Amino acid sequence: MMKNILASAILTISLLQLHAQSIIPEPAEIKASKADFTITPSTTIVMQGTGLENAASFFNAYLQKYYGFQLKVASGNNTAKNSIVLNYEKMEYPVPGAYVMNVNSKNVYIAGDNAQGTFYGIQTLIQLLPPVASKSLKVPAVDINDHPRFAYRGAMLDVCRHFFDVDFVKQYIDYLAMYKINTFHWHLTDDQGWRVEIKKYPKLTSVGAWRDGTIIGRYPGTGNDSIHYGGFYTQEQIKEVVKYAADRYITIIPEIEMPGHASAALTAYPNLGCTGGPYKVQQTWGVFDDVFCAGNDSVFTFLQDVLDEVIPLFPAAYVHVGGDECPKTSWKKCPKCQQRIKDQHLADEHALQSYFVQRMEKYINSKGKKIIGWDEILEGGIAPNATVMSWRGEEGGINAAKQNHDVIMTPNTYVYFDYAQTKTEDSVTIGGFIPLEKVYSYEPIPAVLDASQQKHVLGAQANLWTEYIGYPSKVEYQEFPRYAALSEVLWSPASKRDWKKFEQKLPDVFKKLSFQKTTFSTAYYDIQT
Ligand code: TNX
Repeated sequence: MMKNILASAILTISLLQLHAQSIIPEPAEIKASKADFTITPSTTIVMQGTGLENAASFFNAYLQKYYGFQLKVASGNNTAKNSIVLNYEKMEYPVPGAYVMNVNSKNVYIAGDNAQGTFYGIQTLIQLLPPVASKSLKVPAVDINDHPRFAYRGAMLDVCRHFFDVDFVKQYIDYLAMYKINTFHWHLTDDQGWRVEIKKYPKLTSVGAWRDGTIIGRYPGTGNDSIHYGGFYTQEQIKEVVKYAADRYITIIPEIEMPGHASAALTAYPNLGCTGGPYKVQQTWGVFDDVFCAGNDSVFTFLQDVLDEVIPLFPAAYVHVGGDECPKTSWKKCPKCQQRIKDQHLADEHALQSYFVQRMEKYINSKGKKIIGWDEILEGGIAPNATVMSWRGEEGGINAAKQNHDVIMTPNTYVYFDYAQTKTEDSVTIGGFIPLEKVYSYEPIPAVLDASQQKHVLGAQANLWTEYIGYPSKVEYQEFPRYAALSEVLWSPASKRDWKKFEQKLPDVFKKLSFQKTTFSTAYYDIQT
C-alpha cells in the first residue's frame, strides 16, 4: 500500500514536471518514466551505430551555443552511467523518421528507425532542456515513442523580395530542424531579384540581383533611403547551405520561376521577353505583365541552361518551376506566341502556358528530376508527372489529387505566414489574417477525397513571402509561434492534435524562444484579451 502511494506520488511529480515541459511537436506517445537524468559537462554521448555523427554534433553545437559546454563523443556498445546513448531500432511506420527515447537516472537512450529518426530524438531532447543557462541540465523522466505523420513537412522562404544572407538562411534551417520540418523550399527567382549565380549568364546576378530606389519593408528607420539593394548566392554558397541542411535531414527544393515573375531575368537578358524590353528589376510588389516569351525557342534554351547549372547543386528529387500568376497580356500581343498557339494547335494562352510547363517538365524529367508547380499549372492541362502546390486555398490540390497527381498543401487560408496575426497587426504585413489557432486547426487531408486520392497529399508547407519582411527578426516574428502550431499539423498524429493542450504549452514555447533569443509575436495574447 505504502509502496503504491509512493509510486503514485512519484508519478504525479513526474507528470507535473512533464506538464511543465512542452515538447513541440506533440509526440505520438509520451509517458512518465521513473527518474530524471541530468546532463553535465561530464556526460558522454555514446554512438552505438554508424552514421550518428550529425545527431551528436548538432546536440553538442546546441549545448555550446546556449549552455557554454560540449560533451565527449564515443563510439561502441558502452552504456556506462551518465551517457546519452544514440542508436537505431527497427520500427514499422509508413513515414521514416520515427524514434524512441527513454530517460532514466543513468542514461538518456535515443534510437531512430534511421539516422534522421535519431536526429529527431535529439530535437526532442533539446525541447526538454531547461530554458536557463546552466551546467546542470535536468531532463525530465519520460518514455517517448514518436513518428511523423506526413512525409513532406515544408517551409518556403522568399529571398527575392528581400534578400537574406547565408548566415541567416542557416539560422532559419536550424529553426526548421527544431520543429522537425524536413523540406526547405527556397524561392530563388522573382520580379524583384534573381538570387542564384548562373555561370553561363552572369548578368542574371550582376544586373538581375539588384534594384535601385526606396526599399519597402526594411528595418524601421532605414526604409526611406534610396539605395542599391540586392544580393545573391554563389554556387559555392548554395552547396554549403545544401550540405548544412542535409546534415539536419532537410532537403532543399529550389524554385526557378517560369513563365511569370520573370522581371529580374528579363532585365538581365531582354531578348527573353516578348517585346525585347527594356525591362526593370521591380521595386514594388504584385504581378507584372512582362513574362518569358513562350514563342521564342531561345527562352527554352536559356531555361534549360539555367537548370543544367541548378540541378547539380540540389540533390532533391524535385525542381519547383513556379507557374503562378502569369498574365497572358504580352503573349496575346506577341506574333511569335500566336504562331506557337497555331503551330501547336493550342486552344488559347492558358494552353500555351501548359505547353511551356510541359516542355520544361520533359526536360527536367530527362535529368531524373520531377517538377512541382503552383496550382495555376492545372489550367490548360497539367504536365503529366507534376506535383501541385495548392496555394489558392485547397481547391487546386483537390483537383490535382482527383487527377492522380501528388499534392502539397500550402493554402493561403491557413499557412501564409506573411499574413497578419491579429486584426490590428502592429507591424506592416501584406494583409490577410491568420492567427495561431487558425494555423493549428489546419487539416491537410481534404475530407472530400477518397482514400486513394488522399494518398496523393504528401503533406503541407507554410510560405513566407517577404514583400514586407526585410530583415531577419521580422522573419522570426512572422514565423513564431505559428511554426510551432504548424509542426503539430505536420508531425503529430491527428488524434493528438489538441488546441487546449497546445495553448497550455505556449508559455514554454515562448520561454524557449526567448532563451534562444529568437524574435516572436505575442499576438496570441492580444487576441485573448
Ligand atoms: C501570391 S503564392 C504569390 C506571391 C506573393 C504572395 C503574397 C504565390 C504562388 N504567389 O508571389 O508574394 O501571394 O502573399
